[in-house]
Amino acid sequence: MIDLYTAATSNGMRARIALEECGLPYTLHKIDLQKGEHRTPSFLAMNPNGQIPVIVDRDGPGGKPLTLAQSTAILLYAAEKSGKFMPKDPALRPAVLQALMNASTDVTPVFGAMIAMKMQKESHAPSVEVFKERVRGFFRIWDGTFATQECCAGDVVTLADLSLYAGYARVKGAAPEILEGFANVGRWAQMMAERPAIQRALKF
Ligand SMILES: N[C@@H](CCC(=O)N[C@@H](CS)C(=O)NCC(=O)O)C(=O)O
Repeated sequence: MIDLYTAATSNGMRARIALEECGLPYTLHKIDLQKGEHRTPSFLAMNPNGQIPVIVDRDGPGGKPLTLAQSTAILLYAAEKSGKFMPKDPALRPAVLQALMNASTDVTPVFGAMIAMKMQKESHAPSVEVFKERVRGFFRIWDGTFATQECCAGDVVTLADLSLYAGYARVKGAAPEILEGFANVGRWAQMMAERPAIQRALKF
């Protein structure tokens, strides 16, 4: 059994989506970031960075307990443990990893920076716009990709789609104007939103 410590942010959702989609049973522990529950000694013992998400897998590799932070590491761990969402063919894996990294290390952090900038007491509108345009640029590229293929790295759902959907859901909720005009992204998102595991993962 896995314990998942998370919150309804894009990184938090990414880890929960991973466990739901990979069919790995888990217990959900909601961490209230406003109350600072990610700064308690017991949480910091799991992740000294004081960030969600974290999983504790009592049945980790070799039957030993494993504590793991970083949403994309959790995504990859869940994929390996379940044997799902990552192609076995070495010729197909690089495209999945490339798409996964864009979703996890470009889209989500840049959007996070935009939100952080916006929430500053003295928010600097031109800087917010720079980040916003950067996120929009990533989705413009995704819109072109989804014009010719169903999913991020071909026509089957992979880890990359799970990661990008976590970012997409957050953008859609907090700054939907960024996604305006991207019909192909909208179609892909609809396909992802209809997945029962995604629906369960997003219900906090
Ligand atoms: N790269 C990390 C980022 C984790 C992260 O930024 N978590 C945020 C919520 S989305 C957090 O816990 N923030 C609280 C803090 O940093 O104080 C991941 O992908 O898991």
